[in-house]
Amino acid sequence: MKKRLIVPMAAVALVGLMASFATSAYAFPTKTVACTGCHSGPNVAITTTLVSTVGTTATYNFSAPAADAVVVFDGATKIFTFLANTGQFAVTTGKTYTLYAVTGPTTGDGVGSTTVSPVAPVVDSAAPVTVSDAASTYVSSGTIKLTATDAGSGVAATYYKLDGGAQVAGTSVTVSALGAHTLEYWSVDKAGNTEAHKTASFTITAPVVLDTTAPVTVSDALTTYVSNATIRLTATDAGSGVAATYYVLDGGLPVAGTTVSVSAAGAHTLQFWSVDVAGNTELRKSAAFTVTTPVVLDTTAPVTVSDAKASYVASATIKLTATDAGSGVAGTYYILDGGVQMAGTSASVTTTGTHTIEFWSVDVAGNAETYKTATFTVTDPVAPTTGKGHTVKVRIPKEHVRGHVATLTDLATGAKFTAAIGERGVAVFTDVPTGRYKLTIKGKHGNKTIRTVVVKDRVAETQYNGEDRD
Ligand SMILES: [Ca+2]
Ligand SMILES: [Ca+2]
Ligand SMILES: [Ca+2]
Repeated sequence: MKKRLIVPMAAVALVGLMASFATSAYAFPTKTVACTGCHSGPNVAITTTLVSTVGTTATYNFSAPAADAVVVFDGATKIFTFLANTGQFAVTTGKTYTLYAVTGPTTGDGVGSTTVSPVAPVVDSAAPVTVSDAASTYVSSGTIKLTATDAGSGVAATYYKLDGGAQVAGTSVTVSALGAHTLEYWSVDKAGNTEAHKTASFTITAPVVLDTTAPVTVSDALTTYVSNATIRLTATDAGSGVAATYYVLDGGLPVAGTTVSVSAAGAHTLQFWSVDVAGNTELRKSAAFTVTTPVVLDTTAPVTVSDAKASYVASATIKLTATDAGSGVAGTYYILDGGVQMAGTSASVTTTGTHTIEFWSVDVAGNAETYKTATFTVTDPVAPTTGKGHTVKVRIPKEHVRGHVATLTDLATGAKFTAAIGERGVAVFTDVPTGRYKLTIKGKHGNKTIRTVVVKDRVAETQYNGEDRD
C-alpha cells in the first residue's frame, strides 16, 4: 500500500515538480550564487538571433535544441524563464544579458550559456567629411587622393567629377592632360547623408626638357611666280618649341613673320630662320625666286592723233601721237598724198597746195588701228619779211624831190624810221613793225607831216600819192 501510495506520491511529486520547475526545481546558475555541482553534465548548446532593434528595445530568438529549460539573466537578476528549448524575448539595449540552458535538475544533467549585448541603432544626421591631397601644380600628371571620414554610420561612398565631367565613384583620380583642372568631390554616409561638394583646382604642367636643338624652318617657295609671290614659312622644334621665325628679303632688315608677299617683278632672295624658346637659333636658309610680269591679253588697237591744222604757210610739219592700252605701241605709219607708206610720227611738206595725210598705229600684240585722215593746205608766204617788221615803200609827191628824207613815226611808241627819197619819189623803209605811223617829209619848206601810214600784217607795201598835209 505504502508503495502504492508512494507511487502516486511520486507521481504527485512529479507533477509538483513539474509545476514548480520554473521557480525552484531547476537549480540554474546565477551571477551571484554559484550552483556548484548543480549541473555538471555535457554542454548544452544555445544560440541567439537578433530579431530587431526598435529604439532601445532589442528582440531576440533563442534556440537550445538539447535543453529542457532556458533562463535569461540581467546581471544577477533572472528576468525570463522558459520551460522550452526555443523562444523569444525582448530586452533593453545598452546592457549584457546571459542565457543559460539546462537539460534537467540534477548534477548529472548538462548546462550551457551565451550572452547578448544589444545596442541602440546609431542616430546619424551628420554628413561625412572628405579631404583631398590635391597640390596646386603637378608636372606631367597628378594623382589626387580623397579621404573621407564619418562620425556615425560610416562612409558609404566617395564621388568626384573631373572638369565638370561624369560622376565617378572612387577615392583616387589621376590626371595627365596639361592645363588647369577642377576636381569636385564629396562623400555619402550609410545613413544617406550627402556632403556638400568641395572643389580642388590644380594645374598640370609640361615637364621641363633640356633643349639644345635649333628649330627647323621650311619654305614653300617656288622658283617662279607671276605678278605676286606669297611664300609661307613653317617652323617646327623638338623640345622647347618655336619662339619666332624671321626672314630677310633681298638683303633688307630682318622681319619676324611666317608669310612673305613680293610683287616687285624680278629676281629675289629670301633668307629665313627660326629661334626656339630655349634660345637655339637656326642657321639661315635661302630661297631664290623670280616674279614675272603677267601676260596681258591685248585686243585693242592703239589710238593715234595728229596736230594737223587746216593751213600752213610755206611748210607744214604734222606730228602724230599714238597711245595703246595693253601691249603698247609698236609703230606709227603714214601715207602722204597717196604715196609711199612711211614709218614715223612726224611728216613735213613744203609743196604748196592741198595735202592729205593718212595715219595709223600698230601695237605690240599686232592690233592695227583703222587709218585716219587729215587734210591741210600749204600756201606761199604773202611777202618777204625781214627781222621784226616789214619793208614799206612810200611814193612821195613830186614836189618832195630826190635827196630829201622821209620819216615814219610810230604813233603809239614814237619810234622813228627814216629813208631817203629816191628816184621817182620812192622812199623804202625796212623792218617796220605793223602799226600806225605819221609820215613826215623834210624838204625845202622844213618838216611837213604828209599823212598817216598804216602798216598791216602781211601788207608789205603802202603807197602814198596823196596831197601834202600839215
Ligand atoms: Ca554620418
Ligand atoms: Ca629646340
Ligand atoms: Ca593694245
